[in-house]
Amino acid sequence: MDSFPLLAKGNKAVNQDRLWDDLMALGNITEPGMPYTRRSFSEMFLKGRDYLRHAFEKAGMTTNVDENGNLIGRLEGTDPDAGVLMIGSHSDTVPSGGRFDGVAGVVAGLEVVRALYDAGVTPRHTIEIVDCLAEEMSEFGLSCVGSRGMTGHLQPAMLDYTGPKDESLRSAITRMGGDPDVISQETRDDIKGYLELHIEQGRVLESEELDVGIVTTIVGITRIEIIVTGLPDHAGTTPMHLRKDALSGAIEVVAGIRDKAKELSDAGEGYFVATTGEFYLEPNAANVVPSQVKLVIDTRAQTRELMETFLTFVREEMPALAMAQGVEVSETKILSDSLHTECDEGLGNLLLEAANELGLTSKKMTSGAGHDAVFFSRIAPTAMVFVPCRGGRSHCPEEWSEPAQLAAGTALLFETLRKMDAR
Ligand code: HGY
Ligand code: MN
Ligand code: MN
Repeated sequence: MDSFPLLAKGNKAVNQDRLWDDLMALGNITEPGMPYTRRSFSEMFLKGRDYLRHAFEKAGMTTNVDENGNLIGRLEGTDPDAGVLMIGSHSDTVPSGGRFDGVAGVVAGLEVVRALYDAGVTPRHTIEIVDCLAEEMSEFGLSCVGSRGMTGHLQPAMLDYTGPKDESLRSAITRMGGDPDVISQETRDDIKGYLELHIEQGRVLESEELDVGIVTTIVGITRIEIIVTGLPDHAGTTPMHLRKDALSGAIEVVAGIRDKAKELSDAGEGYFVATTGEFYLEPNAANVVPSQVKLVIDTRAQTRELMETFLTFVREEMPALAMAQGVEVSETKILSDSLHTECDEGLGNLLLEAANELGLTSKKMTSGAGHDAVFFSRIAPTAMVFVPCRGGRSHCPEEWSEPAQLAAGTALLFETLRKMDAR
């Protein structure tokens, strides 16, 4: 049985209800009392993994966890020499996140495999569906842990990053079923293409009433840890002119970063944003002059030039903002620094061709969010499909995408995979 009549806005094989039921079931696997939270390396994350592993196996795939901690479902193709076509994303969430970021892409991949079976299609390539470990910024100061590992970008020094209870990333990956001792800087060479479906996490598709987005560029992400150090003192007996208040310096640093980001964003040289998303105050007591503040800045740039301009500001101008308050920037550390990524143009055109055949409206666009696809793009032709999400909201419980929108995006994955398999 080969190709089959494609229904407008979808196709017969992709089952919208099956897809939706898995997503809602996974949404119920969350930390008690918290909306939609399955933090990487947590027991709740492993519960979500168990659900996925069972569903992968029920769909006829074999499963394993690779040395990087990625859960992989595998459907052997008819030609063992054809290599692997991979569909991936992530099932971990931010704290109090949503039901769609990442996991929609993993479940869409699962649904593609079930749809292949329902359509009686046995692919020539082996198909792998991957739940990449720790795509979100983890407590170990690193994101995209599993996809970095699979693509030779998880540097040995990163395995010594520490997280809660001073656990090393090495130990945490082992807890997730990985084997850090065999993580190599070699990359897999059998992956012939990587596709990822993801909610847009923006409002372009919704505002332009488009069915899907075809991602051309994924911004570069650089995360920086800054420590501002002052002197702890009695809040009541230390006169204002004698205190070294770390927080007074830190707020000037945060404001300076915000203003520089607005300047770069308004310059029209490309997409640029910066966020002070983590902020730790010590000793954090009302009657003690703050002794130290640790900030983590998340910056995104469409071009390396924009990122370098910002990093020059951080190096050369930012420390003076704290010093003007009588305190010092005692440490500035680049936690991670990934270049922007151009997706594969050929695959993007295949997506566009399939979208047109499915009667889906689409546009090519930049992603302001980071994705596992960034790392796969370095070792294989890689493309991403965006589906709309309501109000562009994401990383919050209000995150929402309609069943039909997800099914349409999944149908596009299905058709594009068919085309890749036939090449
Ligand atoms: O932060 C991001 O860009 C992605 O959602 N992890
Ligand atoms: Mn996210
Ligand atoms: Mn994501």
